[in-house]
Amino acid sequence: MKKHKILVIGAGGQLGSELTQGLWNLYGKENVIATDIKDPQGILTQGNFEILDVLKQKHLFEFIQKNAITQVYHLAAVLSATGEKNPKFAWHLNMDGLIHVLDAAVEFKLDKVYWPSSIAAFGPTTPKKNTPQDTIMDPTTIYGITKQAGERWCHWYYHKMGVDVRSLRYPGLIGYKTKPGGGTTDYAVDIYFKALSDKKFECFLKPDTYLPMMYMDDAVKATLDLMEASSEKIKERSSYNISSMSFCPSEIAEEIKKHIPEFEITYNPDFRQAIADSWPQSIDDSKARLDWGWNHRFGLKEMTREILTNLPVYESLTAQ
Ligand code: AKB
Repeated sequence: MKKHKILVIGAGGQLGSELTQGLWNLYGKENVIATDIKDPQGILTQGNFEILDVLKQKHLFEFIQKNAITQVYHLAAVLSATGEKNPKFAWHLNMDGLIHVLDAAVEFKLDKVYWPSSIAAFGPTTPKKNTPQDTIMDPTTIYGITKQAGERWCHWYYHKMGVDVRSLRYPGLIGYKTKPGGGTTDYAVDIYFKALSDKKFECFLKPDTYLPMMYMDDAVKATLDLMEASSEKIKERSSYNISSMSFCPSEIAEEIKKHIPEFEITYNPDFRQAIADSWPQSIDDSKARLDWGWNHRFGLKEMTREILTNLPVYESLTAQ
């Protein structure tokens, strides 16, 4: 049987740490190397970890060769809100990082590459409800522009260079094991932390701002299901729409109140409102469901119960 050796780049982020655990379960801890530019925190200290900067191409290539890597999950990126504050760096990291990985895939004949796209690749004239797989894409954030361009690079490297690169357009991802960093959908993570600690939360989006969202367990499952599917099932070589739920801040607040009746939400929209307003409200993911059998497990109710039950336990364990 062929031996798999998996490299996760940007493993210290919100998705990275949970995806790394999913990969440990699937391939064994000894076959997964988590990397980031910062020292490991929490769960990542329990497996193989090394410092790696995807922008240092020579180091990346040497690393892949030395460790006989067969698959790369490349997650390092600047997100939407942070990207607007430092657009040139967002372009540099999000684009050059991806191209370094795709070039490495050609050079070292990697089996597979995973790269995340986002609902941010859509824009204000994209149909907002049930956004189709193939439709207008006119992103207005620099992050969204890098995601749209990245999708075209993936498509190009697959068709012209034979790289088996696969991708998902993630909605806002919600988990409780890592604090989020610089996204517009991050209010839906913060709200749970604040609901438990302060019983109140000030939201930077308006109460009726609908956005597509997904619980982290479903995001990890979608990623691993896509990567485990046989190559001929992957018909979309730019990126797949995936979806599980859509809600607005007032709805998540109502759901939290069912568990914490005294919880209160107030609204103070900032520059992230315009970003959220440019994105879809719900996503049609029928192509992912049809091609490789995507199926979600968590809606708003299940996710809220799961987070409010597990977050206090997780925090007490990690504080020790
Ligand atoms: C962000 O808000 O920037 C991200 C995303 C939707 O890709 N969570």
